[in-house]
Amino acid sequence: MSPTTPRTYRAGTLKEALSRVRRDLGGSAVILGTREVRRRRLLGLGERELIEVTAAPPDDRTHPPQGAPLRAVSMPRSPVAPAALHETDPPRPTRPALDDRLGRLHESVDELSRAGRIEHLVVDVPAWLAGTYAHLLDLDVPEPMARRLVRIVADSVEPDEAHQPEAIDAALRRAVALNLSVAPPIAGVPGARRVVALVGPTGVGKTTTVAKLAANAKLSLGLRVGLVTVDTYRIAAVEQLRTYAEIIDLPLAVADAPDRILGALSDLGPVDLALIDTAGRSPRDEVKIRELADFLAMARPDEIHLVLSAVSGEKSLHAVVERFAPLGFDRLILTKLDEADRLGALLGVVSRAGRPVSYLTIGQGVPDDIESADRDRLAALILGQEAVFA
Ligand SMILES: Nc1nc2c(ncn2[C@@H]2O[C@H](COP(=O)(O)OP(=O)(O)OP(=O)(O)O)[C@@H](O)[C@H]2O)c(=O)[nH]1
Ligand SMILES: [Mg+2]
Repeated sequence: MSPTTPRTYRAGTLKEALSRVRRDLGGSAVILGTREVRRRRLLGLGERELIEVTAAPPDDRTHPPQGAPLRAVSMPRSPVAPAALHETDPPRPTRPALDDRLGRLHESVDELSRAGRIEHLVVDVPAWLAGTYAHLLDLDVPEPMARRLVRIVADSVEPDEAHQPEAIDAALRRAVALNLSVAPPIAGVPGARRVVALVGPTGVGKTTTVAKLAANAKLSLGLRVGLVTVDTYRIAAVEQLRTYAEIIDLPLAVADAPDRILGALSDLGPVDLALIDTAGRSPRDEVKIRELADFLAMARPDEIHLVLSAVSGEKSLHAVVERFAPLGFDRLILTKLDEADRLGALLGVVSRAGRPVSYLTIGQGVPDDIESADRDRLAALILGQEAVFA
């Protein structure tokens, strides 16, 4: 085998396979691909799944000294290009021979990929960050973003820190934080009524979040708060909000048609903050989303917050963002962070939504289980570096 021929490594987990790569090819090996393979067990005991990693040894001429960040070989840019992730173009290999060799390597990897045999191309993950890359995938961070984050880490960690897990964790947290945008808490100015509406799919926590926001605005900020519900589909929904309104001692008005919403807002009397709770809409139900748009067009809120549950999968979160886009939401509220096993998918969703996160909710408790979004904290939560509850 020539020293530059890609080699394959199989193990029960990606982490294990990557550590074999590191042991065999060293810290600057280039990971070319990963895939799942099934192996028959002996004695007819069914099959077992293995992870296969294809890796190539580093090229002395293009790789930095050991421990220094590996420069990426050129890859097509991902369509998921978060605005805040400023990629620097990887330096081009200088030698034509190397270009040629890499070109051929890419062709064969592309071919394998087209044939469905390699699921993830990770040409530019240096082996010393392979564990970090595997961790990001474990957290459900979308693959192209995981690759890009690892490259940012590779570029930002000093060579002498490359073997310090704390330095890598800190760089990763900074890279993730850079990729998140957050909004300040709702600003309630006494005497100037601010109207804020929460929208989103069914059961994500809109009403509970309205109650948390209302209680905090009244109890901590001393604002005069009123609630409006346009959820008249279910009597129980109006009753749920009415119960909170009574406990917190707030005025509540109900709007059962778009042309009633301005009346409902003025029924609240003089308030500094009016929070509008809306009925959950299935992202598939375009008619109901249009109806909601009619309510909002009449109410003309100062802010519309789209509520997303961290428990939902990446695809359904993207679908929600897309389907609710015509409502013109300006903020995202991420709920149920306490219930989700992994938060990595949120990273891609928040980037793609292109709207800042305003609040995180971390439990059912009213009014305590809510935090104003903070970039560094959210990054730490996503990476599992901090727990939801300290
Ligand atoms: N674990 C956890 N549960 C939450 C959180 N926020 C809300 N819930 C729970 O989720 C459930 C649904 O909450 P609601 O506030 O009624 O949700 P909704 O979006 O108003 O629901 P619809 O009006 O039916 O669309 C309730 O049991 C809440 O207690 C949270 O941050 N964490
Ligand atoms: Mg509700």
